Amino acid sequence: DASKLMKQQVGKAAADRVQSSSIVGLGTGSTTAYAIQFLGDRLKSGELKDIIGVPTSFQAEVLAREYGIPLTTLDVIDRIDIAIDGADEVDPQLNLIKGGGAAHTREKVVDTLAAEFIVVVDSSKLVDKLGSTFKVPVEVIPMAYAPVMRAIEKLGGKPELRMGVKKAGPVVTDQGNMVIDVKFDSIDNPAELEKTLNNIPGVLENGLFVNTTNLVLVGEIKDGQPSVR
Ligand code: DER
Repeated sequence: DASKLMKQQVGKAAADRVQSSSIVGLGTGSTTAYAIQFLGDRLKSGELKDIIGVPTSFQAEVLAREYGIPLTTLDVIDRIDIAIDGADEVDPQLNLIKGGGAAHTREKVVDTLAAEFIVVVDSSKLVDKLGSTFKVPVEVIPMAYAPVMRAIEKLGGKPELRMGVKKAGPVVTDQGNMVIDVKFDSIDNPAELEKTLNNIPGVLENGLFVNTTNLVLVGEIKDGQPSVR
């Protein structure tokens, strides 16, 4: 289908930008999954050599191993050359909302460390203003989720605890925490909101990525054909 085609195209376009001997931040989500697959293909063909991946989630780690990408950890390496990751919203300033996959805490660590952070999205993720189509995910330590919900309400947000789909009870992150999704009527200053949210005691990380993106690759269907810009 069109969405899958767009994701494959943009995932491949990102994977094609990786050079041999790079340390690559491997993002989370269905679009980045194609970039990881195409990186594996390039390694297998011998066209790409000696890359090492830093995964941003258990999902990314499992995919990287499946596609034969060697992995490392942040205490072993001293740099990340390029990170490829998805997003749930991208605004005209290339600020993002991420965290649809509840992986934004490790993603923000890896993506912000990278010399070049490339975002891969299909055109449905482009918005004029952050928060118009997606709630802001906030990772919270379990013992504090109730006071954090109250503090977010005081900020004018409408918080809701993210519940599992095939799991009874709340979603649990790779760190063993919970996620609160917050609807804000209008996010006029994402940089300020990002700091305010992370300053609430009990909050580990939120999904606002401000002034972190170097390049956004957008998959779209033009004249019936998938294309990337
Ligand atoms: O959880 C995340 O931040 C993912 O990158 C998500 O935002 C994008 O996932 P998708 O490519 O499956 O839409």
